[in-house]
Amino acid sequence: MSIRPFVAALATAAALALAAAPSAFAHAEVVKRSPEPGAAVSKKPKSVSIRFSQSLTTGLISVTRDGRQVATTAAGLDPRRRSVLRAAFARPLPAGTYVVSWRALAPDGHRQTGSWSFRVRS
Ligand SMILES: [Cu+2]
Repeated sequence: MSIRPFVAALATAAALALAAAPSAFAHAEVVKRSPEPGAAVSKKPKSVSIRFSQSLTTGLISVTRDGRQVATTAAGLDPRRRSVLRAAFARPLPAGTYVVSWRALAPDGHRQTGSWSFRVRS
């Protein structure tokens, strides 16, 4: 029995682990969404946001209600906290069901898109 294949396999495993580790750290994961997906909130939100595990390079966020775009006073990367995408509204959102759609580009080059919905109670 030769030990060579075993040593070669160990070296390969170590190389794979090293190659995988940096990208795992570099990936921007979704940490928190507000309001949360599926939530039915009674306090009418003045903004919606999604926070990632790291700063983004760029990002977009938009909100629709019954398929129609909801007007925002500001929408995009929070200038003070670049890990957050936020859409702010002139007035608190009236009752209804809302869909928040977002796109994010992380510094590692990964593009992600997603959406979630929540409800504002009457
Ligand atoms: Cu990534």
